[in-house]
Amino acid sequence: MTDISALETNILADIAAASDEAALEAVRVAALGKKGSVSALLSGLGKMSPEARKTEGARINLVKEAVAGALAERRAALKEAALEARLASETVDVTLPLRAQGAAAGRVHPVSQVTDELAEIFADMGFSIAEGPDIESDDYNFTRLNFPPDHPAREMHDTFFFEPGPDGTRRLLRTHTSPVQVRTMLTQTPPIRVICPGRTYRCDSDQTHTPMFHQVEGLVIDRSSNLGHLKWILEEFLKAFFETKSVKLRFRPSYFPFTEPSMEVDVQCSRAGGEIRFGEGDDWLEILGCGMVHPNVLKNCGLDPQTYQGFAWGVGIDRLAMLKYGMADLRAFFEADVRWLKHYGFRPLDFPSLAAGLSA
Ligand code: 2NL
Repeated sequence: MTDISALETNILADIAAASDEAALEAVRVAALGKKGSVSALLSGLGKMSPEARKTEGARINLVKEAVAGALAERRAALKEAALEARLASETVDVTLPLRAQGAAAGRVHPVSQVTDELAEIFADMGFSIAEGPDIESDDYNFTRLNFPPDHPAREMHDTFFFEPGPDGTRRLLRTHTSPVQVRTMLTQTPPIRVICPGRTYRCDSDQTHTPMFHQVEGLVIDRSSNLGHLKWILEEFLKAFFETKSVKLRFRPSYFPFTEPSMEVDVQCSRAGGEIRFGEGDDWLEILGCGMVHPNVLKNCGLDPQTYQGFAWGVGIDRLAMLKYGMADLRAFFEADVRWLKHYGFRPLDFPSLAAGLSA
């Protein structure tokens, strides 16, 4: 008798002393848990006489109920106290300024910015944008572009090939965006005026080369498209892109399998004070390659070279970005360092436009 009431007193004292919910749970387990003190009393009932079991059982159950009630009451009180403490410690200063969100905090990568600028410039000259897959066939990347089979020009491109498929053909990561123009010629009838910006891949990596880089190619096909048109388009493009009033170009003979004649284009610049400026000075910088589309390429793409002729050019977007915005190292473009992007990136809502200034 006295044991049971002493036990009840002790447990109730422990409940009152529990200072948080974890301590209270420990008291509950010690009393009512499987191996708890009250549970031990209940399992002792089996050894008693029926009369003793009746009176003791009732008494122990009363203790059990009293303990359970006290636990519930204490738990509610502790919960309330914990909430009060949290509310007292956590404050919101509604006078603080808002942190910049989404569109205001993010930055547009210079490659995306330059691609948008190119789209703006060429849209103004009546070009549309064409895109295609990064994974291409040997046929679209090389054969239709007049690269003879096993010709060393294929090696020039340091191609990433995939394992050959069941039919023996091997797919590859496109080494230039030209397959997009192949697809365009195969599906559209001239006049064609497209630019094809996108990712390109070559197995090459050093200070000025990354295995993935961005290229934009342009293609014009019509009945009488000629080098005069090409020269005007390139001049207008470079003036608009470098935001200069005039620009001088120099065309040098070159070789590409897909154009004949082929040319490399240098743009007038000044290198005074170690800084490159365009539209002034008497230095030259090689900027792009171009030429008249080879008759074999027209034929391979379903166009009759007796009816149609055209010209094309290709230029590296990453290099254009470096030249215009003054980044020294190409590799930083692809390191995803937010500090670099904060410095060189563009505000998402400042769309490049010819009217308002491409990079304003
Ligand atoms: C360079 C040179 C060039 C082309 C790309 C081209 C595409 C077709 C037909 C004919 Cl489908 N030509 N593209 C032409 C000349 C040069 O790129 O040095 N790019 C960085």
